[in-house]
Amino acid sequence: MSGHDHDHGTDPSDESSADRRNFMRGCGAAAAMAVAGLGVDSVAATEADLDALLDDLPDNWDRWGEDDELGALNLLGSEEAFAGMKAAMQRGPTGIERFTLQTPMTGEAIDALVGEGDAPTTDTGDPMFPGRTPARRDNAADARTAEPYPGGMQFSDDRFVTEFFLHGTTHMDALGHGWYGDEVYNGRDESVTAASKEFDHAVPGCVDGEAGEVNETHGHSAIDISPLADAGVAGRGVLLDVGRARGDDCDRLPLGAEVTLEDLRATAKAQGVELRERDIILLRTGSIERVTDPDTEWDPLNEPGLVFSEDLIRWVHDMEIPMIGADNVAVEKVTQSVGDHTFVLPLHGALLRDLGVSLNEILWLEELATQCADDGIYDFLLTSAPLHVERATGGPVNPVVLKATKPKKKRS
Ligand code: UVW
Repeated sequence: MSGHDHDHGTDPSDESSADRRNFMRGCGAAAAMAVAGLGVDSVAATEADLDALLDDLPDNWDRWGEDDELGALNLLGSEEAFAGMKAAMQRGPTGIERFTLQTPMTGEAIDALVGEGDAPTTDTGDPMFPGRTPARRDNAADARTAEPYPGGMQFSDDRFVTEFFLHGTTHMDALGHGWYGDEVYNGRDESVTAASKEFDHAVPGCVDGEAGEVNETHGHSAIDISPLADAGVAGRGVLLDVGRARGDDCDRLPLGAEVTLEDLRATAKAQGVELRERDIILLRTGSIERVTDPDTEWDPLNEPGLVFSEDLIRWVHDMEIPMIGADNVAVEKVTQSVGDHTFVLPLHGALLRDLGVSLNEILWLEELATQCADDGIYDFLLTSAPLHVERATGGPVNPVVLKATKPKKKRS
C-alpha cells in the first residue's frame, strides 16, 4: 500500500495494517525521529550543549519548596482565577460563549502509519508525535449484544482496543516528562521517571518497547501528571493568533515557520490585547488544522512552533507564565538551530524542566480563533485539568474556555 491510499475503513485484520502497527508499537519518539533522520547522532548538539545553553537562564527549582511537583501552576491562585472570570465577563452577562479545545480522537486512525518514518497525515484525523500510535476504539456492548436490565434499561459500552498513548491526543505534559542531564524538574534524579512496580502475576505491560506480559511495570514515582490533575488550571488565557498575523490565505503558518518572542509581542499588539503577568498563553499556528484539510501537507517533525531564545525564557520567567499551549504536537519547533548547534525540543528543557511551566499540546483552536478574530476579544477564562492517571507522564485534556463576545442587541 502506498503512502496515503488507505482509508478509515481498512480491515484491521489486514496483514499489512497489522505489520505497520507492530512496526510502530512502542518504538517511541526518539526511534521515530531517528528513522526520520533526526536522531541524536545526526545532529550536532549533545547533552552538554543543552546544559551550556541554559546554564545562565533562570529556573524555578526550590521556589515552591524541595518537594514541589506543580511548578508554575502554583502561580494560579484566586486572583488569577478572578482575572480569567473578569475577562469572561468583560462585556456583561450576555454573549459569553464556551469553547472546548480538544482535537477530536477519531478512534479509527490506526492505519495512519504507513511505513518506516511516516507520520499520521491529513487523512488520519489523529495527529500526534511520530512513534505514538493513534488508538482504535470499538464497542464492547451495543444494540447487537446488550441484554435489558430489570426494568428495561440497556447500555452500550466501549474501550480502546489498541494502545492509547496518553500524549496521543490533546494533552498536558507532566513536568517530569522531559529532561536533560540526569535531573528532572526541581532537581529530582531522573530515576523517578522509571520507578518499578512489581506484580506477583503476569499483567499487560511493555517489554523492550513491545506490548507483552510482564511481572513489573514502570512509571513515575514523582513529577508525574497527578499533581497537575489534582490542582487543575483556571486563569486568564490569551490567544496569540500568529497564524492569522503572519500566515497564508488560510491563516496558517507555513511548515517549519519559527515563532519568536517578537512574534508573540507583535501579535498581541496587533490584536490589541495586553499580556499580563500570570497569563496562560495559547499560541495558534494553524498547524493541527492542516491534518483535517485534505489539500494541505502536514509534517509533525516540521511544524511551525515556538523557538528558543534567551529573551523568550527570561520573558516567560519574568511574566510568571504558568502554562503555554499550542495547536501543534510539541508547542515548540521540533528541531532548532541555536548558534552552531541543532537542538531537538530545547524548550522542553528550558520551560518544562527548568521553569516548571506546563505545556499543553495538540490544542484545537480554530473555532476559538475565528470568534476572537470576529469580535476582537482575545482574553478569556481558561479552565482545564488533565486526567488523573497515577505515575503517568502526561494526561489527555479537553480545556474549556469561557469567552466574552460581542454584546447581544437588547430585545425591544
Ligand atoms: C514529546 O515528547 C516529543 O512531545 P510531548 O511533549 O508532546 O509529549
